Amino acid sequence: MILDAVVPARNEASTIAAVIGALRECAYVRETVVVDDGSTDDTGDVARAAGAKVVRRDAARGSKAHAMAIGVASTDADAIFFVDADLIGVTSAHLDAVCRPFVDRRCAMSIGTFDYGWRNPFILRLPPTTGERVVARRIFEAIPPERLDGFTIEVTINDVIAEARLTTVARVMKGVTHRTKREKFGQVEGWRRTLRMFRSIFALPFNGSVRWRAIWFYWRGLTIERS
Ligand SMILES: Nc1nc2c(ncn2[C@@H]2O[C@H](COP(=O)(O)OP(=O)(O)OP(=O)(O)O)[C@@H](O)[C@H]2O)c(=O)[nH]1
Ligand SMILES: [Mg+2]
Repeated sequence: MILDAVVPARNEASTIAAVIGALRECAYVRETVVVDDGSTDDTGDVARAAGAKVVRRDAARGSKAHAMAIGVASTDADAIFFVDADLIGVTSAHLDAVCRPFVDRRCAMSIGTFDYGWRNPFILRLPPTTGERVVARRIFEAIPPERLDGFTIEVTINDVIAEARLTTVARVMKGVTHRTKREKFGQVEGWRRTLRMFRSIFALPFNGSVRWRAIWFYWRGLTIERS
């Protein structure tokens, strides 16, 4: 089974080299594809220098989800390891640990969550919004284009997994955090975007995009691994 990493990135020059470095040392990843759109910094050049294949796209339209779709379309891998470009503190050991349950065929989706300290047991049981996850490419390709949305793509992937009654393994990536929207855009714009993201996610079961039962089926298929 071939596993490639897809890293959506917009203006992540400060963190992307370390993320690619960890991915290149990850035992299970063949190639890392960075999808860079709309960056006004040198994200693409930094990513290329760090050893990734860089796909650029015109950012007139689209979102993180569209970037993920372009990344998937640009590889022929059987499975995709989605990794955000803004991670802090990630190592190949974290990435190996996230890949292993999937590679060992113990689950259909393997995820790694950030380290929220004492809140980890709670975070691990929520339907995940983390960007760090391994799935078969057919899971991602089951999402129709009209459901590609930057704020909700992770919940939509969960929905495909839950509705097909598939299994997930979750674990904490100890010591890993990320640059938040507040750090990227400042307090006011950062909070505005964060609230918009949470509003979009919470609207999903109310507007019929995701059924409430998906939460139950997600939990039924969930195994938590100790880190
Ligand atoms: N190519 C591309 N990447 C994007 C786009 N939007 C976000 N990203 C990348 O997707 C990853 C996650 O985006 P964030 O905005 O940090 O979203 P998040 O981590 O879910 O949200 P926060 O918790 O607020 O940080 C980062 O690597 C971003 O650079 C986009 O429109 N195009
Ligand atoms: Mg982030």
